[in-house]
Amino acid sequence: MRTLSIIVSLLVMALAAGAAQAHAFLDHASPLVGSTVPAAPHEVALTFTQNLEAAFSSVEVTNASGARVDEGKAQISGNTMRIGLKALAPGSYKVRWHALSVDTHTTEGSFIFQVGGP
Ligand SMILES: [Cu+2]
Repeated sequence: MRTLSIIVSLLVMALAAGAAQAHAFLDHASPLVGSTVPAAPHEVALTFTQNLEAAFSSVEVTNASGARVDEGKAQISGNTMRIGLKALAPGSYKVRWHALSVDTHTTEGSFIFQVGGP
């Protein structure tokens, strides 16, 4: 009987730990992470594993020299964040995002995509 109650309390602790680790991670992105796209995209769209707090989440896109090529303000709705892009020349671009999820945990990350030449 005592063994059973120890097993049950371990199980409860494991479930609680699992819930606490559910932060807003990047689920998928457009353009795809690490991809080469033939034509310049007009926006970057990021989908996360949890809903975001719009006031504390952001994304920026820079070119190979580090200059911003996004249009400045991300639009955030539910678990998606998107930002418009200036006309992109062929080259390599870096997307850096920072997210505060509705569970108050912050996450951040970055990835590269390439715009192919003619
Ligand atoms: Cu979390």
